This record gives sequence, C-alpha cells and structure tokens, in this order.
Amino acid sequence: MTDDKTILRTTCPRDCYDACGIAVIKRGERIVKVVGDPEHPVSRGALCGKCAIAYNGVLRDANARLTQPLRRSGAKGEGKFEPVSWDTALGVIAENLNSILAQQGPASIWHTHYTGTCSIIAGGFPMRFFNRLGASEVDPDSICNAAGHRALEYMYGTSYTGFDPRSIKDAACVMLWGINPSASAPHAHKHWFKEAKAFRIVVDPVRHATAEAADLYLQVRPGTDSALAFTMLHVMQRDGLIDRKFLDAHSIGWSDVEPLLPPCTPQWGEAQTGVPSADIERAAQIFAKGPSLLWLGQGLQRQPLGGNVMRAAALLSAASGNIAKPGAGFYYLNGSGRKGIDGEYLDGGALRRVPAKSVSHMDLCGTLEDPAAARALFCWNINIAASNPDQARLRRALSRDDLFTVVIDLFQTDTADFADIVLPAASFLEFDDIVSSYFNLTLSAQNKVTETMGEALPNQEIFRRLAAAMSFTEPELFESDKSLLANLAAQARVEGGFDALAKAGTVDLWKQPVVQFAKLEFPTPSGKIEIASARAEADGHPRTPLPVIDDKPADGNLRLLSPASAWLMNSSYGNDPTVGERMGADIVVLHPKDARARNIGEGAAVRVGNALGELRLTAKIDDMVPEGVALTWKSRWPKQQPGRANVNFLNPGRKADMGGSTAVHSIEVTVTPA
Ligand SMILES: Nc1nc2c(c(=O)[nH]1)N[C@H]1C(S)=C(S)[C@@H](COP(=O)(O)OP(=O)(O)OC[C@H]3O[C@@H](n4cnc5c(=O)[nH]c(N)nc54)[C@H](O)[C@@H]3O)O[C@H]1N2
Ligand SMILES: Nc1nc2c(c(=O)[nH]1)N[C@H]1C(S)=C(S)[C@@H](COP(=O)(O)OP(=O)(O)OC[C@H]3O[C@@H](n4cnc5c(=O)[nH]c(N)nc54)[C@H](O)[C@@H]3O)O[C@H]1N2
Ligand SMILES: [Mo]
Repeated sequence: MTDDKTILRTTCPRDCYDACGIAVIKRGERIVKVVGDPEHPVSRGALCGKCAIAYNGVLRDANARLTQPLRRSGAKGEGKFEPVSWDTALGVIAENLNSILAQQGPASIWHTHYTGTCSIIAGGFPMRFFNRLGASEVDPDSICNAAGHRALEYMYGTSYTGFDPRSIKDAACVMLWGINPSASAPHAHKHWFKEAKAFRIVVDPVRHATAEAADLYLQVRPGTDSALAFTMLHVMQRDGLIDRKFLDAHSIGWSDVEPLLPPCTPQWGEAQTGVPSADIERAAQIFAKGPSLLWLGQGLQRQPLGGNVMRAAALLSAASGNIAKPGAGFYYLNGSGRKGIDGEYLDGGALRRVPAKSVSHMDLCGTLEDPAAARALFCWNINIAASNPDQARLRRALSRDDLFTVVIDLFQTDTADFADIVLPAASFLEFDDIVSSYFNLTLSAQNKVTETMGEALPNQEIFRRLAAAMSFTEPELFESDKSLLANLAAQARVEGGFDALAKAGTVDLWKQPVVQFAKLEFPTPSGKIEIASARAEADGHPRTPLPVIDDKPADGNLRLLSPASAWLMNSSYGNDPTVGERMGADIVVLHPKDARARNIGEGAAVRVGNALGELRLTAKIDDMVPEGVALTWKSRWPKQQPGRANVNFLNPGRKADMGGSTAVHSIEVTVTPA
C-alpha cells in the first residue's frame, strides 16, 4: 500500500546558516520520516546528522515533548510538576503579573529569548506582548554575537548586509575567519565551501574539518587575530597591495591606521599569533589580489577584544579594495530587514508605553538575584540554564521563591525545572511561518505538516492567549497567522504572497548575485567606511582598530574553547538519546605537549577546573589544537551530565570589549589527571 503516501515540504528554522529544505514523508495522517528535500539547493536531499536524528527522534516523540501546561509542585530546580489546563496556567500568570505590575511596575518583569526557533513569527511576534506589558529584556545578542555587530556598525554602518553567497562564483579567494561551518553550517561546508573554485584560506585555532579542507590554514592562537590582521595589512602595504584609490574615495581614517603598520612585520606577527610568517604573507598576498570574500565567524568575536578583532579583520576587505565588486565583500550575517521584513511591525515597538530597559546576559545573574530589580522572568526560545555563563550562580538566582518564572519550550529543559509555570510550545512541523536564511538571500516557507502535539501551541498563539488573559485590547496583539504571513510576504515582495511561497518552498529574492555595497553608500554618519570612528570613540572605544592581543593564560592554565558541536544545536537535541550516543563521552582535546606535561594519556579521566569549580571530562590528545589551548563543545544538558553541569559551569561570563557581549572563548582552566 503506497497510494496514501504524501510528501510535504517545509523549511528548517534552526539557528543555522543553512536553512535547509525539508521533505516530510507521510502515510495518511502519520509522519513516517523527515528527510532533506532533494530539490532544495541547500539540503540537496540530506539533512545534517543532528537534525536527521532529532526530527525523527525527540521532536516527534510525545513522551519526550511537553504536551500540557504544567504548574510546579516541588522545589525550584527539582523538576516536579503537575499538569494544569491552559486556562489555569494563563490565569496564574495573569494574576502574578498584575500583582507585580501593581506593586513594582513593569520594569521588574524580565523576559529572555533567543533563537530556539528562527522562524520570523514565532521568533518575533511575542515581542508585541512584552512591549505592551512594558517588560525589560535581556539583550538577546549579548549571549552570542553583539560585539561583532557593534564593531561592523562602527566601520561599515551595518553588520546585516553581508556578501551574497552566490558571489563565490566570481571570487578568486575566500577566507573563513573564526567560523567552523563543518559544525555550524554543515551544508555550507559540504557544498558551498568544498565545491568552491576559489583559493580557500581558513583562520582558526582549531584544525577542524573545514580547516582540513582549506588550501591554506592559519592556526592562530585564540585572541591574537588583530595582530594577524595588522600583519596582513603590513604585508599588503609593503607589497603595494593597498587600494589607495578605493580608500581615498570611500573611507575615512586610513591615515590613522597606516602609522601603526611598520612594526607589524611578519616576524612580529608570527611571534604574536603562532602562525608561520610565510603563511601570513601568502594569505595577505592572495587575499589582497582578490576578488576575495571574507566570512567573519561569530566564534571569532567571543573574545575579550572581540570587537577590536572584528574591526581589524573587516578592515582587510576595505584596505585591499575587496568591496563593491563581484566576488568580493565580507559577511557576518544577512538580516531579514534587507529582504524587506519590517522588524518594527513584527515587534510592535509602538505598543510600548514605558522606557525600554535591558541588561547583558553577562549581568543576568546580578539582575535576577536582586528582588528590587526582578520579580518575574519569562524564558522563551532559550535555555539559559544550559547556555549562559556562571551556571551555578544562575541556578541559585533562578531558585528564588519570589521570582515568578514562566518557561515556554518544547521540552522540560534545565531552565524549565525552575519554572512556576511551564507552557508547551509547538514544533516547527506544526504551524506555518516564514524562515529567512541568515546566509543566503532567500526566503522560505515553514509549512504546517502535522497537527500540534497534545495541547502544545505555537509561540504566537500562546502570546495571543496571554494578551487576552491580561485583558489587553490592542488589535496588534491578536493579529492572526494568516494576516501576519500575508503582511510579511508582501513586505518581502514575494509574488503571489505566502501561498506562492508555501508552494515554492524557497525563493531567491534577487535573481542575480547581489554585489555588496554596490552603490558604495555606507550607512555610517559620514556615508563612508569609518576606519576611524568618532562614534566608537564616543562610546569609549579606540578610534580605530589596534594591533593589540589578549594576555597569555596565567602560568599552567589553558585557554578553553567551547564552540558549536556538530551533534547539538546549542542545547537543543541534548535530550535525544541517539544524539547522546553519537556524542559519546564529554571530551576535552589537549595538545600532545600539554598532555605530556600533565601526565595525561589518551582517554584518561581529567579534572578541568578553575575558581568556579571543576568538571570531569575524558582527554583526547590531538594537535588539532595549538599548545596552550583546550577544546570541548558547548551546550550539553546539565541535568544529563554526571555533575549536573556543562562547560558553562566554568564560564565566568567575562564580557567582550563591545556590546556587553560574551567572551566565552576566553575561559581559563587547569587540567589535571582525575
Ligand atoms: N560555552 C559556550 N556557551 C555558549 C556558546 C559557546 O560558544 N560556548 N554559544 C552561545 C551562543 S552563540 C548562543 S546563540 C546561545 C544559545 O543558547 P540558547 O538560546 O539557550 O539556545 P538553545 O540551547 O538551543 O535553547 C533554545 C530553546 O528553545 C526551544 N525552542 C525551540 N523551538 C521553540 C519554539 O518554537 N518555541 C519555544 N518557546 N521554544 C522553542 C528549544 O527546545 C531549546 O530548549 O548559547 C551560548 N552559549
Ligand atoms: N551544529 C551546530 N550548528 C550551530 C550551532 C550549534 O550549536 N551546533 N550554533 C549556532 C549558533 S547560535 C551560532 S552563533 C553559530 C556559531 O558558529 P560559529 O561562528 O562557527 O562559532 P563557534 O562555533 O563558536 O566558533 C567557530 C570557530 O571559532 C573559533 N575561535 C574561537 N576563538 C577564536 C579566536 O580567537 N580566533 C579565531 N580565529 N577563531 C576562534 C573556534 O575554534 C571555532 O572553530 O553556529 C550556529 N550553528
Ligand atoms: Mo549564537
């Protein structure tokens, strides 16, 4: 019996560069399998390992999913709950919010959210409720990429207008700097990068699979990238490769940087960064000649001087004239605003009646510990108990009995264990939405392919119901999915509206590769590339990028990197048993010399610790990391680990130089045999 087989198409909305097309194979009402859409230009018939497992595993497993609203019946963090009706849950929330509003005002109600789903409505529409409420917001990007955004805004006026990936066909060189698509963008790694005809340079402390595939790999010591960039500028200047005509016409401040270059010789650069001088020279020459694309990773800026690093690296494109021509440009993220999506419409900023208040994720513990500052917390699209720094302190803060906490998720995460009320969210298979890839200049439909699981609801419906429970009356809070989808599709000028998008799956919003900054207009105060930035200076930063690097770790310490794991999506899928099997033991990779100096053998149990405490991990010895660097991966579920803690237990939550952003790749640890 094959006659009742249907194949429905949708799009993966995870926080990933790929935004894969998905084919859902159904027999009757039942989903048989979720696979990659063979006709989709990104997925080409295959999902990545983690999504292939989770979309046929926990995501569709009613025993793993939250299917009803829950009310806490045990102590905070204990994980004991009883099911309640939606009416009861929403009633309890409204009662608590109203009492806090009356006693302390809306600013003491906090919400924190990020990219659990990146679909536009489920990711943005709930903002209308919080704006109307007047709630305070934990600055979303401060957990991820705020330093890079700030740095690029200073220099180019925007961080959301990257190169068009299709322009790789015109590029002679592509340089990936502090980005590991083999884990964080598996299809971009497999197809876009590996199939590129351009000369491929990778700059990363870790020799990962993307580095292995490069034509030239620079194994830079973490936190030293500005020295590398300045050495490349030195070489470009020495070899007459600076595009002075371009700089004169389209930038300001080169004359402030030029005097810094003479001491930044290749020998100096090698001493600072650990990269052989000949390799730095070669990279500079090939990149400058161009046309060259530069992909600036988010991992790159998770460093104490991450903003400065981003400014220094991004300067290479301008200094060599690799801007505003086919096959040239830099990329950090491509925003949906560029595609026409009106963020102000989506977020309902106009509904706000009180000033907006926000703190960095790095300051979240301090905020939540203070009853004068915080009386309620909503967590949606986020799992702070796994992803945030200072894990033990955060758990204590979340244990406050007088912090009314609501968690909205698909799963009973570590964060949900601290909730007073848990609300079950629907998965992306269960509702219509729109996905805007942050790599490709495309827009895709997220099509509902099955009914919601149990009583779960899409974020947008949860917040409509919450607005009603609060007796709010503004029509924006109740806009229907149909209307939202139509308006968003119209904003992006999708011909035929959402229905056409739903049929097409994914559309290219521009027929031809887009040349970045083709009009040579930069949205900075001067309209030019601001190598020297008065705005940066006014904000307390240096006027220009500088060739400064981080201090070496203290004696005996290693610098611990914890980038994206190929098997997880941040902490998502951490509860999938098959994902757990594939990940295996939680390991720490050590350079052979560092291992020998500590008497640590392959597979040994080790203590990885610092002032915050220690984790027990398994040692893997491999020169894929440079001396002085230890490598593990982020975001296992703490409650599934032996010590009920993951790597963020060791993360002091140090800030980068810009945007109050995370410097998570600067953690220092000692490693000793267990
Ligand atoms: N050590 C270390 N820590 C890091 C990092 C690092 O490099 N090293 N990286 C940081 C970075 S880059 C980031 S972005 C953060 C990410 O950290 P988080 O934003 O916490 O991301 P996730 O852990 O995936 O949590 C997202 C949650 O949203 C839920 N979710 C999915 N879809 C929906 C939905 O439709 N509705 C609702 N309500 N929930 C949904 C998922 O089930 C999941 O529990 O972690 C940071 N933490
Ligand atoms: N499979 C999977 N995919 C993901 C995610 C996931 O958790 N799993 N997370 C998603 C999210 S939220 C994000 S933000 C992106 C993040 O994706 P990426 O931008 O790739 O960020 P990271 O994984 O933190 O780190 C990338 C690389 O930066 C390197 N790095 C660290 N410090 C330095 C430094 O000082 N200099 C240089 N040159 N390199 C350095 C690390 O060694 C690592 O190889 O991936 C997204 N995609
Ligand atoms: Mo991120």
